[in-house]
Amino acid sequence: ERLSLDPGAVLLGGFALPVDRYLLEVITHVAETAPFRHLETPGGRRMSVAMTNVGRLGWVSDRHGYRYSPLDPLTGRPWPTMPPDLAALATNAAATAGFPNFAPEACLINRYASGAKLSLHQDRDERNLDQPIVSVSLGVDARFLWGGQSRTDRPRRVALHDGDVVVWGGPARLTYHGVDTLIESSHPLTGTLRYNLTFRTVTWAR
Ligand code: MD3
Ligand code: FE
Repeated sequence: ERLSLDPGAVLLGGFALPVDRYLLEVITHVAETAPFRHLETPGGRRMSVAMTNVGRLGWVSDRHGYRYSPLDPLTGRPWPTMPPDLAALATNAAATAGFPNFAPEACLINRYASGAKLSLHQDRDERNLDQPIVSVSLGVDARFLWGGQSRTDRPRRVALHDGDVVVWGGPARLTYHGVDTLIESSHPLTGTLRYNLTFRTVTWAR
């Protein structure tokens, strides 16, 4: 089903369900070259979410700040190449939500174990804020936090399930959001884990 959370934010329920096994295979393959790791925040804290990237650019965080890098700082090598079928999924989801010609340069893969969470934040490390972000959820359900344009706006809780895709663009692009502490439970595909893939255009406009 298709649900509008706010202007510019479209939930495509189960959109990626037909390819959830394929997505998990891609994740496993990516992690063989670019392993999941817990990044350090600029403030010196270890993130509870483990991350890796696929695509020309990858999102990284360390003592110096947040940025996109063509090289994996762990290995010094480029991030694994984005498979065309993976990019096509994001392009199709964006088009379905009303954003044609979306061409992702980066895909951040987040891995949540029980107890992991992502605090309320904005995604503003991309130079191109005209393009949407496409996110795909896999495995254990999350309680997604959907805030407002200000950090202090009380967030709504939205359940995100395996195969759900959300497209965030236009007026929703800078909305504060996060993920509530993952509850211990099990999913046939991923065990006790949840994965989230976020596809982004970082540098250029079309
Ligand atoms: C709304 N990831 O990686 S996906 C992130 O489930 C991130 O791992 C979460 O927030 C996760 O930055 C949430 C949903 C999402 C992603 C990007 C957004 C929502 C967004 C950007 C702008 C507004
Ligand atoms: Fe985010």
